[in-house]
Amino acid sequence: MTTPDDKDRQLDQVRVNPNHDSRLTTDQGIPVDDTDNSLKAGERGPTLMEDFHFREKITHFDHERIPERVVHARGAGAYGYFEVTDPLTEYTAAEFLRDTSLRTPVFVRFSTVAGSRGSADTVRDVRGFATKFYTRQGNFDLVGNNMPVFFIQDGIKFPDFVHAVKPEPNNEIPQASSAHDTLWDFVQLQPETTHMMMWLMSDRALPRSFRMMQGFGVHTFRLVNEEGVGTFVKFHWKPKLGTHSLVWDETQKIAGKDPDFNRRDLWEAIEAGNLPEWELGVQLVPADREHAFDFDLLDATKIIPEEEVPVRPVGRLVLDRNPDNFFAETEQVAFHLGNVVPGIDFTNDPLLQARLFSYLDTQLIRLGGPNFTQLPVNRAVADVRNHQRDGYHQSMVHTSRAAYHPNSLSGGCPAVVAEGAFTHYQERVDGNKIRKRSESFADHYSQATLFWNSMSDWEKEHIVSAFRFELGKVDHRPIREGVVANLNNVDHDLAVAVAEGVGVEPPAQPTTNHGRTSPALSQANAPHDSIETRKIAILAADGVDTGDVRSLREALSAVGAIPEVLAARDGTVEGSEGPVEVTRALPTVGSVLYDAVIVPGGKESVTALEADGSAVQFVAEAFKHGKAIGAIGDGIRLLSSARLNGVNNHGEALTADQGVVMQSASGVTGEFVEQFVMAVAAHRHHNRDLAPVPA
Ligand code: HDD
Repeated sequence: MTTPDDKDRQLDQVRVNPNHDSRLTTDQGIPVDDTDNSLKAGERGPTLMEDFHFREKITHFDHERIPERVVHARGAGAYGYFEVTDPLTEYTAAEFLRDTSLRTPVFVRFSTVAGSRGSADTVRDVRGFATKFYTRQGNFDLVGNNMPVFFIQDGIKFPDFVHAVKPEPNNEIPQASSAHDTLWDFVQLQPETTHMMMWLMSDRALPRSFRMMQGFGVHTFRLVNEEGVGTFVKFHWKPKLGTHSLVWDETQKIAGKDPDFNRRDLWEAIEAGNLPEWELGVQLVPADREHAFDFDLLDATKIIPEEEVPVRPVGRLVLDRNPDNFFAETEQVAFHLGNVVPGIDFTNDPLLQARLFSYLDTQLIRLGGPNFTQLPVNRAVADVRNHQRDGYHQSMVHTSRAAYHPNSLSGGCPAVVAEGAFTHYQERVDGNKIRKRSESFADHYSQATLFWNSMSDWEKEHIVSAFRFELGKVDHRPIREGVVANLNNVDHDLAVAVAEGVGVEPPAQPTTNHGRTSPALSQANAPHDSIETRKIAILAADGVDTGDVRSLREALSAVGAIPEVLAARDGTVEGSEGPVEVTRALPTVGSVLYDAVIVPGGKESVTALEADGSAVQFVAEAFKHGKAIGAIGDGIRLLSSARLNGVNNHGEALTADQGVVMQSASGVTGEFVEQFVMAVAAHRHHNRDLAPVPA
């Protein structure tokens, strides 16, 4: 159990457990002796109006649902804390970014964007990464995504974009998918989407886990120090476990096997004490360098390449507590970009400015009135004292007589004081009223090209396949052509490769590629050094080598992985030296729910697995998805049955650098474990010949 923080203590005042030592009552506190039979006129007669318990129960039930979020409806959240490790005292007045002795409580909600509340987790989509910092100076919300850019430059286009990506209006198809005509129609006509579409078609849209994805504040914000000096800032979250993705075929299967895959992963990791952790980084740009870049800092479709402005690590975010109640906390949490504390301010980014309006507005409809800030998850731990009164669901009893300012009846309180107050950054602005996009926002392609150039070969292949999949679902041919023509402005080879897959004429005119790269953008360059919390399947049947299973369990647990023994049935299998406990039955899982698989030795066990199609498929599918595969002694036979008999289709031997680790001698050796751990840490092996592997 973690030490309670200010937010936890505050929540404790409203936590109730009706299951604990209590009797059933109505909402009025009247004890109830029967909640299974309504009050009737005679045993077989009609229900009576006067049955207040019945009416109350049904009425409450009828009103249990609230509107889901118009975007980011599906999500999962957790509490935790933030600590600053490298104080930003020089740049900001925000105490939680200056004082290393503070542990600021947070609530973080991760989400997908397009799908409904009940949609699957592993769809191709952006992931939301929204953090509410309950600071002593008030709540600060950093409402970001797992991609550093956005689809549009001006928030007035947000309804257009969302209408295009959401299911189509006539039949509400497809759910949680961008692979349909309306989205791509919008994309081809709105070239500012190009950079973000490159991210969306990349593996970033398929995170292995919320715990293994980056987060970005996206916009350029401003830090303001105690002297009122402003510095531009971009916020970055870097996951401690590295940034890792699933592969497309796998995501589609997970969506059926376990639609809650990412949500469950977060929940289980926290329950098991494997606390998810991110480093907060900042890119700082002095005010006088505002125009020093070949893009506009106010344009949310642009990154500041890390090679131009390095990301400075400044703090640490840890999630350590699951919510007690999904609806009360994760569903009712209300983020708002406008929640800033002294020392953090906005810029004139037109997307950011629109968001300042939208978030507050949306909570009014979603949470039913202006008092949603009093909901337990939303309440600040800082004192809240003002003249806001009344409204639906007012749950405070304000006892003061004067609810206005200025007043003398309450001694002028609450008083406005300069010290510690939020003062807006004093920026000089002037201009004519004008509906126009700045010329400095006009380049929609250079950074899309930069992203493409920075990808490894396998990342490029995945991007091409994603475009082919998505456009292949678009019925209206001219839309496919429009997208391909637009991609030609990013890279000619990309446009040709996509065109070939979707049956449209490749663009004739090659365009120039500037040739620049930003290595930090590639997931291939992310650290691959840990197998902590990776789920590893050990396939077993009667006769399995008990020593192998024991050694594997011990060795893998020792490096923080989660080994699970899978067999045809739950319970135990009879190993060579007695019973081996089964973690899960094969029919209830599937290789897609694991990061790697090992087949231990044991002649009889392997023969049984060879005869079990689901075990053979398990190995073949893990291979197809690039996962580490290990086999010891007889276990190697199962790899042959799965047609991975040590030789790929080009007649070359599969080697450990392709993530297939085999040891013909029986018994688990230190060398085997070391090689297997390295193969798992590499996350996926994209240097395999996958074409002949059945889907
Ligand atoms: Fe937004 C929710 C992130 C642009 C309007 N947005 C929402 C959430 C995240 C983001 C993570 C879910 C918060 C939660 O978990 O409750 N949104 C972004 C990012 C954007 C962005 C990173 C671009 C940089 N959003 C954006 C624009 C608008 C909105 C331009 C409107 C003009 N967003 C909303 C909203 C939502 C929302 C309608 C839906 C539910 C909610 O706010 O609370 O107000």
